[in-house]
Amino acid sequence: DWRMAGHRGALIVLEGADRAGKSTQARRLVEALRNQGYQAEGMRFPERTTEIGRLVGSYLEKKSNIEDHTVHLLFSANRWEHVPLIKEKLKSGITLVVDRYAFSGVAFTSSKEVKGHLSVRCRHGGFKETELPNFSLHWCKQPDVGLPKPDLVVFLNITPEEASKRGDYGTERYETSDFQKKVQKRYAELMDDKSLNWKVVDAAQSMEDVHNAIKQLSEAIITEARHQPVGKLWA
Ligand code: Z5A
Ligand code: MG
Repeated sequence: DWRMAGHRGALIVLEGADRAGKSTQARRLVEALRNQGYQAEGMRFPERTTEIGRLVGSYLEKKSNIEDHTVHLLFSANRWEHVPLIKEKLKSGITLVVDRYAFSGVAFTSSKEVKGHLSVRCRHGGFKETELPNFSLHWCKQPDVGLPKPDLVVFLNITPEEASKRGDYGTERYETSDFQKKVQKRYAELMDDKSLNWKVVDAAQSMEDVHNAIKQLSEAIITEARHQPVGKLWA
């Protein structure tokens, strides 16, 4: 069968705001692809089961505090530690459906305000206090430069109003409405990058309609990707 004939699998990433349906759709996609005879497996980030993942998990649950730059690097390290496995799976013909990836990393960290002030020397002597700049997209992307590049990034698009109908925000870090609005803006900036295969899917539709849209995009990319080498992200 051509589906197993020595071709590589595709790297498919699902991104989107809180409660957009990423985890639900990732599970359904893996199941549907398998039913069609493809080899497919799910993966998620953060992957909280490794040592690095446990640090990140306890940070998200607010059981620990980690300095902002440091935790950004840990989220990235949690992806890098899975790169050998990702490459091996793709090479063996398995399509990977990944629930969040580097785009979450950049969108979330770059939405943070850097606390504190910087003293700068004025032209005529003396000092003035200025706010520290926020995390730039550029800085946030660097640790993930060179990761396996997704063949397809599905952005599950939903307004904060629609998402709020799916229940209250949880109690983890970042689960507040103001913060999520900033995150949405950062995702929009990341989607301007035309070197990546972004596809926006309306996540306010029924689960079934969202699923069918993602499945169609995925089957097309599996066919396209199998003759191409895996790229490098943002490189
Ligand atoms: N984070 C970071 O800072 N840096 C990084 O590098 C990475 C992540 C990778 C944890 O992520 C946090 O880590 C996250 C970003 C940050 N912070 N926040 N916020 P997580 O992936 O563990 O987050 P989560 O707890 O799984 O929530 P989620 O991903 O935001 O939700 P979701 O997966 O998109 O949605 P869902 O669980 O599939 O569905 C939510 C509910 O809606 C559920 O009850 C479904 O039954 C329902 N649902 C789903 N689809 C529909 C439709 N179509 N109609 C109606 N109802 C629906
Ligand atoms: Mg989820």
